[in-house]
Amino acid sequence: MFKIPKLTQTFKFKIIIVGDLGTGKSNILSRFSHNKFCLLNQSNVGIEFRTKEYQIDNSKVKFVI
Ligand SMILES: Nc1nc2c(ncn2[C@@H]2O[C@H](COP(=O)(O)OP(=O)(O)OP(=O)(O)O)[C@@H](O)[C@H]2O)c(=O)[nH]1
Ligand SMILES: [Mg+2]
Repeated sequence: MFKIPKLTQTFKFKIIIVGDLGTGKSNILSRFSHNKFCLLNQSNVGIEFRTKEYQIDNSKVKFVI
């Protein structure tokens, strides 16, 4: 007997963080993606984004933030 492989599903989430200058948006992102916090205040002009993937049972969960 051979096993039929289980279907893998991919869930994709796109999250947008908006807020005033210097309110911690970049740090929320780096804490989530690398578990890092930066004390320096380096302002971003424009858009910054990161992706993170998790494997949960047979499903892939992908975040684009
Ligand atoms: N104490 C403390 N400081 C924080 C926290 N989050 C961010 N900061 C500080 O606030 C400053 C600005 O944080 P950023 O994450 O760069 O803020 P931002 O919203 O990305 O700023 P812009 O890119 O200029 O829009 C930095 O000096 C951080 O270290 C927090 O939860 N606690
Ligand atoms: Mg920023």
